[in-house]
Amino acid sequence: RPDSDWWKSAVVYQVYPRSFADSNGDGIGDLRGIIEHLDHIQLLGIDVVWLSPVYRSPQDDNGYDISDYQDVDPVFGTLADLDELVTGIHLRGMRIILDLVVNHTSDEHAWFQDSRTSRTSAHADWYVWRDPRPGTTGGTPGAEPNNWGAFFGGSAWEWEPARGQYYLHLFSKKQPDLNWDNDVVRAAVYGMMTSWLDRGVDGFRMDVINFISKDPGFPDGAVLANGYGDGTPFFSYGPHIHDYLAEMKSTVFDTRPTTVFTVGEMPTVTPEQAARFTDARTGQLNMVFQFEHVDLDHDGVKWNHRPATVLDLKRSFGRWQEALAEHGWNSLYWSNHDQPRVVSRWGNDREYWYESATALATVLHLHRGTPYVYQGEELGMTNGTFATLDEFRDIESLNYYDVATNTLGLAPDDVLTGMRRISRDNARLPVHWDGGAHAGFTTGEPWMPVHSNHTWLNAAAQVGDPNSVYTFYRRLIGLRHSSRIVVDGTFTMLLADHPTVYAFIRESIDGRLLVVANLSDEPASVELDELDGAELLLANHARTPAGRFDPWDARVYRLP
Ligand code: ISL
Ligand code: CA
Repeated sequence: RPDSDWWKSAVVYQVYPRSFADSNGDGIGDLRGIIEHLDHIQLLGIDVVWLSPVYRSPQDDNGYDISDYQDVDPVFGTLADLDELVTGIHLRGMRIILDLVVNHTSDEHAWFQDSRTSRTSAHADWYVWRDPRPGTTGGTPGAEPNNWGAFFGGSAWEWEPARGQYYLHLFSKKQPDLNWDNDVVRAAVYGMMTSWLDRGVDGFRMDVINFISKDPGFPDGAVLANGYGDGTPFFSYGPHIHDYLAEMKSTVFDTRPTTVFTVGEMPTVTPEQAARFTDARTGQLNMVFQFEHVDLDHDGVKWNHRPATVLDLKRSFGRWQEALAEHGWNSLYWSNHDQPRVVSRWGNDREYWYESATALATVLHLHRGTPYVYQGEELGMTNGTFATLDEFRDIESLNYYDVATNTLGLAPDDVLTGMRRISRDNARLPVHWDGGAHAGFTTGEPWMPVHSNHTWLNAAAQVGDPNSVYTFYRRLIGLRHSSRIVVDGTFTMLLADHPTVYAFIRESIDGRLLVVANLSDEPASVELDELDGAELLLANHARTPAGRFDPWDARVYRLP
C-alpha cells in the first residue's frame, strides 16, 4: 500500500471548538481547551483531528462566516495557540485538518467591505453581484435577480444601495458568496490554503465545496413550501465545479511533498458524482461527505419529520458502498455539528443507551471508507432537552422559528417539536468532561447550558471503564488499525430485506469479517450459515445463542 493512501486507514475526530473545552472561564471553548484534552483524543486511537473554524469571525454562524482567513478569532485564542495545537497533535502522531470555508466569507471580510462600496472598487468582482430584475425597482419586494431562497431563511439576495445591486448569499446575509468565476479570487484562495499547509496543517475539510460554481444564467428554481425557489440544481454541481477543484488540486495539493488530506462537504451529491470527485485516477479529492442517509428522516424540509427505517438506512449505505467499490472512497459519519446526536436519532437513548450507541458505531465503522467521530459521540452524548425557544442558539434554528411561526403560520409548539428533534444545537451542547459543575467544560457560565445527564454520562466515568461507550469506540478503532480487511476489504450486504438486522461481510486477501447488528428494541432471530465456526472478535452484549440477537446486539466475527 502506498503511503500516499494513509487517509484510507485513518479515523477522523471532529472538534467543534466553541463546545469542546473552555480554558479561560469565559464560557466558550477555545484552542487551549483543546490542547488540554489531546490525550482524550489520542487514547481513542484517532489519526486525524478536524478542527471546525477558528478564524477571525463575527460568529454569525459560529465561525462559518470568516472575516480573516489568516488569523485566529480572539474568542478561540491566538495564532501561537493554534501553532501549539498543531505541534501537540503532531507530537502525538496525529494529523490536523482545518475547515476551509470558501464558498462564502463574512460580510465583514475586507474583500466584501471593499466590494460593496462601488462597481469599480478593487474587489468589485469578487462576489456574486446582479442587477434587479428588469422593470423593477431595486430594494423593493420582487426585484431580486431570481427567486432563490437562502438556506437560513428569506431570499438568497440582499440589496446593496451603494452599488445599486444585489449580492448572493446561499446562507445568512452575513455570508456573501465569493465569485469563483474570477481567477483572482481563486488565486487568493489557493494562496491562503498554501500558507496554512506551510504552517503545518495536513489538509482540509471543505465546506459546501460543491456549491462554488454557479449556473451563470441564474434561472428561477421550482417554488418550495416556503415560497422561495430551489436554486440547488443551479449551483450544487455547477458547470465548472470539476475544473475549479482540479485547478486547486494541481496548484495546492499536488505541489506538496506529502499527501494532503481532502474531504469535500457536498450536500445533494449523488453516488455517481461522488465517484467522479474521488476517483484516484481522475478525481480531485480523497473523499466527500454525502447527505443521503441524514436526509432519510424528513420529507425534503429538514424540520418535517418522517420516520426512516433500518431498511432505508441499509439501502442507502449499500448503494454508496457499491457505487464507490471500484473507484473512489467513502466517508462514514453519523454525526457532526449540523446533525442531531446519533444515539437519540437512530438509537434508543433511554433503555438501550449503551447498546444502541455501540451497535450504531459498529455498523458505521466497519463499512468500507474513512469513519468520522464527532466530539462527544464517543461518549454516547444525547440530544438536548430545550424546554423553551430561548435555549436555542443556532442561527438556522432561530431563523426557521421566525419564518415558520410568522410567515408560514405554523403553531409554535409544533415548530419547537421539530427543532428539538433536528436542530443543529443538539450537537453543540458542551462536551461532558466530568460529573461536576457545567460538566467540567468551563469554570464560568457556558454559552449553552450543559445537559443534565452529564452527572453520569461523562468522559471521567468512561475513559478507564472497560464497558463504556468510549472504550467500545476505542476497540472498534483498534480493530480498523489492526485489520487490513476493515480498510481494504470488499463489502457484501447480507439479509438485505431483513427489517432490523444489519449484516455484511468484508473480505480481502487477509480474510473475512462478518458484522451483524440488531438495530431495534425487539429481539431478532436470523439464519446465517456464516455464523457456523465464526470466531467472535468484538461484541457489545453478553453472549446469547448464535442466531438470536437481543435488542441492539452487535457482533463482529472473523470467518474461517
Ligand atoms: O444543516 C444544514 C441546514 O439544514 C445543512 O444544509 C448545512 O447548512 C449544510 O450541510 C452546509 O453546512 C456547512 O456550511 C454552512 C454551515 O452553517 C454549516 O455549519 C457547515 O457545516 C455554511 O457555512
Ligand atoms: Ca474560552
